[in-house]
Amino acid sequence: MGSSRAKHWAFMVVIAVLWIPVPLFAATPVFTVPDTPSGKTYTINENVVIGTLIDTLSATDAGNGVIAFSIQTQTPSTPSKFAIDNGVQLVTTASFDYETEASKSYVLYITATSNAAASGTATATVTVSVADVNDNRPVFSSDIYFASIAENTASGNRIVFKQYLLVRPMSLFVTEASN
Ligand SMILES: [Ca+2]
Ligand SMILES: [Ca+2]
Repeated sequence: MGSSRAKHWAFMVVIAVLWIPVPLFAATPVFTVPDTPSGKTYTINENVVIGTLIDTLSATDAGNGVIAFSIQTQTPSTPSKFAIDNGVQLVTTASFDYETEASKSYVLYITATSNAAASGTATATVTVSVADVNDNRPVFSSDIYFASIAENTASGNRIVFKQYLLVRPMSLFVTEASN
């Protein structure tokens, strides 16, 4: 009789364990390092090509759901410079020019959403800074220069060129003397 009662209680305990509900927050995604909610900063050169990979996004979900990433906001909001490609790749979608950029950095708020039944949404901050590159060709200050030297000018003597338009003196050195 006692053995039967023990089996009964054991059965009840098993049932109780099986009926423990899954907490609602179980499927809330969590960004993994380095895409922590506190933020990650990347620096890109101003001459990167469109489509450059900035970050491969990653998040975990206790509910084993499929996680989708999206850019919630970009600051400044225009022009749009980034997108998420192939589901997880944060890439550039426009060119950059350090000299004319209204802002030298962009702050992106990225959300991770799980398709699990009791899903939640996590947000991470990614800051992308644009670095200056010497991407400008040298430019002469004038198109035409002129100078006159004596025919017996020795090699190494300084001669003075004058710019055709600005008449601004500049110094050069003779590297070869002719007869
Ligand atoms: Ca530039
Ligand atoms: Ca530059």
